[in-house]
Amino acid sequence: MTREAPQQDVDETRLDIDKPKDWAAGVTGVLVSAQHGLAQMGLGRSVRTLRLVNQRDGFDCPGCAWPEPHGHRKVAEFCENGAKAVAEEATLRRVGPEFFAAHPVEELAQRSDYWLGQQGRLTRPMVLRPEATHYTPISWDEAFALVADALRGLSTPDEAAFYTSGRTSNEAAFCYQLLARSFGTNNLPDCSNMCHESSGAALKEVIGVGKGSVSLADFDHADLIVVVGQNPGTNHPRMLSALERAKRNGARIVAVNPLPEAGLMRFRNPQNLRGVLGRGTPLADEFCQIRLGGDMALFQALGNLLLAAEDENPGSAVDAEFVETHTHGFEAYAEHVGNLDWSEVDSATGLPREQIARVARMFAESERTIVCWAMGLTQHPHAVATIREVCNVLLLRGMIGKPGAGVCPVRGHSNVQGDRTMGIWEKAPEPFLAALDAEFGISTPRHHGYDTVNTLRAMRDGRVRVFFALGGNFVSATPDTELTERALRSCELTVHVSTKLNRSHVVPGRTALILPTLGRTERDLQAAGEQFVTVEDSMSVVHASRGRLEPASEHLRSEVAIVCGLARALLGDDHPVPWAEFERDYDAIRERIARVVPGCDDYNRKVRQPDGFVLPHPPRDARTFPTATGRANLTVNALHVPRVPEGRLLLQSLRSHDQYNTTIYGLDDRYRGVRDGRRVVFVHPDDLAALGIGDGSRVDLVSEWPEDPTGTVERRVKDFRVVGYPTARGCAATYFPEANPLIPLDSTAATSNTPTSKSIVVRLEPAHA
Ligand SMILES: Nc1nc2c(c(=O)[nH]1)N[C@H]1C(S)=C(S)[C@@H](COP(=O)(O)OP(=O)(O)OC[C@H]3O[C@@H](n4cnc5c(=O)[nH]c(N)nc54)[C@H](O)[C@@H]3O)O[C@H]1N2
Ligand SMILES: Nc1nc2c(c(=O)[nH]1)N[C@H]1C(S)=C(S)[C@@H](COP(=O)(O)OP(=O)(O)OC[C@H]3O[C@@H](n4cnc5c(=O)[nH]c(N)nc54)[C@H](O)[C@@H]3O)O[C@H]1N2
Ligand SMILES: [Mo]
Repeated sequence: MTREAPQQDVDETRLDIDKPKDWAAGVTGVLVSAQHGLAQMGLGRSVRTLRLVNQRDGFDCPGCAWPEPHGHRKVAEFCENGAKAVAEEATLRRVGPEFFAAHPVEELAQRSDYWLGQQGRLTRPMVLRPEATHYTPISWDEAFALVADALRGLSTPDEAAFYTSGRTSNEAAFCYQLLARSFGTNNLPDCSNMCHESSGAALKEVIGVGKGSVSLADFDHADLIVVVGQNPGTNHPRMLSALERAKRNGARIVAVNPLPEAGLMRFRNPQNLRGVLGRGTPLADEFCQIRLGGDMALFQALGNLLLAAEDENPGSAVDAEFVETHTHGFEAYAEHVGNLDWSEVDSATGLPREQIARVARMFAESERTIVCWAMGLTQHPHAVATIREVCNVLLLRGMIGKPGAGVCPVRGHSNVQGDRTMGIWEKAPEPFLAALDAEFGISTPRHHGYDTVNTLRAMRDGRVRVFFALGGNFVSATPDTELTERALRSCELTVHVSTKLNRSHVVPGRTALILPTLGRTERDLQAAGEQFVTVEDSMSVVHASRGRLEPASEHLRSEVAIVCGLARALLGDDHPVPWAEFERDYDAIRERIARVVPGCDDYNRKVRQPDGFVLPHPPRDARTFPTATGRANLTVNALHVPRVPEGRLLLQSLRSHDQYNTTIYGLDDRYRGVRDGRRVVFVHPDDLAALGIGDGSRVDLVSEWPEDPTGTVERRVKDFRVVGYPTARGCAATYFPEANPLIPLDSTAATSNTPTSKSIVVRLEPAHA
């Protein structure tokens, strides 16, 4: 049955709700990963494929960016959700020319993201010509010529945008940004703009490097680990093993989240007996059930309490020597949080003051603290300021640049951090651009390009006319779906380099291309022989990844080959960048990376070391802070308290256990008790009572955005089932991407311009059948 894709689309009437779980993983996790493998790949291929995940001679798991352990690796160095990610890519199902001949684009546009993704791997380059109803095959050369012609026809290179999703290898990313800049634009929007951009912005300003400062080994030394706005049980399951080990070593864990996520409460590790037979390891010692967007107030309160304790008993709560030697801005910070209005803290957090006091004491008593966070902090209007406040508390305690301590933004896509290192950035710094110019003898543009939100604005206004995407699913990942779809459809040409069918292919520009590519699991054969690529994980470890499976089709090309092929069609064979050589042998790309990208010298040798190498990080390595002040900056941030009008709820959009962003693996959210459906909205039973809405009833979600300049746009998603759920009061949750039509394009975080996917004011209206 493995080759057969589902023909029926989702039937939400089968939706079934059970009680949420208070533990994650366990043997069910192993069984579920086996089921996905068998359904998509069959038995032999499942065993062969999964054996290679995250092994030194294998490929990097295309799931999340959590690092692999150095040295010894288990036979199964992956998790349930990594196994699903691999099964999705290594599936035996195919989407070829016959599929496109049978399904007009208009029909495909009516299908769910789930149905589209389940059809299988793309096998041939396909084109949708103006006015055509169906995609038809096209040769690679014709496809490159078509894109090159469209690009050359633009009145300025800035009318093109080159999007990247974070699965792209370092080699492909380096070539891709070089192509965009050789052509003449810095329009390099990427998924990071919707993800950890807020973390990068805050960290760059505070410590001088926009990346996390801990390694996996630090989790073994920490005595306090704070997990804020992150759901590791679903999105970074291998992190649970690190938390379990830390717990055994005596560390305490604080979880801060509006939802009692199963993976924060208890872990039943399927790889040991206690996890299989026993109750597993309890994780959070303290669960702070915070209101959405309340973290900034919480961390200001923690700063306030630490300073008060220090005043009372000097040496008890602040690392005065660190503050004195390494930080800037202490007085202003101390004065600001000293004047904290506690009633604002109460309303922002909803947390009991005794609990905040207990957590402050845990910080004060800890010698080695790590704070981890993800989208629960980065996707709010005040995201950057919130992360600055997290840093303030860690800096007071001297928790940077020593073992077992530091900042840990847990990245999403497996190579999103590497892509940025390689120059996928609309605002790449001057030294990087100057290095490109010097290395290749080109002149790259210096004015900043468009990020994701600005690309959409430019499309909407007719200022971007060609959209090229190296991976991802732009239409479903971005906010304001109706506007986004209109924006994409208004382009002259949209091009998607993809492994699998998704919604972005069926919301085409006047002409649209699908260019099918090799996945990370597949063998990459070029003229100089078999190639490997490199990636960087969430903790700055760079290492090799080598696909082993036969490609899904003989027509597939690697991402590197596609970028270099287009570059040659566009820029000609006498261009100073040796595109043909890059495509032939990826060592030639790595030689240039070594000379251009900071920290990558001797790249070809170092990535061939068994565990790769770690990029330099001055604050982590030597407590040097390459900031404007030359020190780590304590910052003053005006407190933002989310306000929600009477009768409204603050809604977050998040991931179920059965999806990878816009790729929907299945229809169950096991830990939250949801089966066979996705159109649910989780609301506290007392809020339901207050709103007069019955548990299990069906509602439309309508978002309200006071800053809407026209006030005339109604953003509504229809027919969601209400689920009474133990979330924080006043806060609701539903799944991404179903919720994306509710998020106004202009509702973004200050500084990072990240869409506010976790801060949407909504009202619930009875659904009209
Ligand atoms: N299996 C799987 N793995 C993935 C992904 C996937 O889709 N599936 N996606 C990958 C990607 S790209 C990313 S970026 C990461 C995402 O990883 P996460 O950030 O864990 O993803 P979300 O599902 O968005 O969950 C956000 C969490 O933050 C909490 N939260 C929301 N708002 C707030 C808040 O205001 N304060 C606090 N304290 N908590 C809040 C939510 O309740 C939820 O637990 O995962 C990566 N890994
Ligand atoms: N409402 C709401 N919106 C969100 C979020 C949220 O929490 N809430 N989260 C945001 C976040 S954190 C992120 S990172 C973005 C994600 O945004 P994207 O990265 O754009 O989306 P994905 O769903 O990860 O992309 C999936 C597609 O990538 C393609 N693909 C998979 N593997 C490969 C590969 O190896 N090569 C190539 N070329 N293509 C491949 C497949 O065709 C697949 O359909 O969404 C953001 N949007
Ligand atoms: Mo992400």
